[in-house]
Amino acid sequence: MSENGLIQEISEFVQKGRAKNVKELVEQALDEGMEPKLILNDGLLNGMMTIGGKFKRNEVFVPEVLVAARALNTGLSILEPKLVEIGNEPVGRAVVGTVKGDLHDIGKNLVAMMLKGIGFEVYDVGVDVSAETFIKEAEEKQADVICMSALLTTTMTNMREVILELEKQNLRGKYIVMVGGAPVNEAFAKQIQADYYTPDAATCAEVAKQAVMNKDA
Ligand code: B1M
Repeated sequence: MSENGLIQEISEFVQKGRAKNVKELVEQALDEGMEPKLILNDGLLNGMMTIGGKFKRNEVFVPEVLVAARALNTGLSILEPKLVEIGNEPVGRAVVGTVKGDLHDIGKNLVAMMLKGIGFEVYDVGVDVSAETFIKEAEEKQADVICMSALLTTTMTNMREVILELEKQNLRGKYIVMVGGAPVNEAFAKQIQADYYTPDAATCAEVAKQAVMNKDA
């Protein structure tokens, strides 16, 4: 099969939610020496974006989106070791999670992966994470950065709760707070007094690294 054909098939199997096929084809693509970033962007994420468009137009519903997301996450777990090349010394420690009330985890998983790739020690606290849990984990793991993801306009406001709780506990200055996710933007980040908004996972990792370096300087 040609390179394009294989990538196209990965995208289609993600859309159909066929996790086993996605796993096999991602492995095959890697064996054939294809670029992990190409498999990620044009295969896995392209499939999810196509399903996302259909979801928006009511052409598919939650169960279909859910199985597609599972298939995508299966592919991501195979790609992860290839995308992640950790150096010896960790750049810093980051707590990563999706905010309270929000179950979307694909973007958050990508953020965790990119942070690992750039050399962070990452503590993934999962989805539907309360302000208390974000802060408890950050304190326990002596984190430098707290990364919050939100995909719903109704849950992005919970990012503010984390910042307010940090202020309440006199811990606001201790952490670099980063926010992102589809409904989040620069203006919102400013409004809730987060330190940084970044539009994608790779930029998040780069900005986090720079911010930790500036803090340590
Ligand atoms: Co949901 N969903 N969903 N969903 N879902 C959206 C987000 C939606 C836009 C679809 C739509 O209607 N058009 C819509 C939100 C509307 C809104 O609020 N404006 C929506 C809705 C309404 C819902 C439900 C309420 C549906 C329902 O039940 N009626 C429900 C809510 C459940 C809940 O969370 N409480 C729901 C449920 C689900 C599923 C469970 C079925 C599934 C999630 C499965 C999973 O994650 N394991 C799902 C999915 C998959 C989607 C879409 C289709 C895809 C999201 C995704 O994973 N994108 C989405 C439509 C869309 O976005 N087109 C949709 C791929 C991912 C890589 O992108 O997460 O944006 P994203 O991450 C990007 C950037 O945003 C950024 O980096 C990534 C790129 O590198 N980024 C960060 C993310 N976090 C970051 C943090 C950073 C920096 C960058 O710094 C810390």
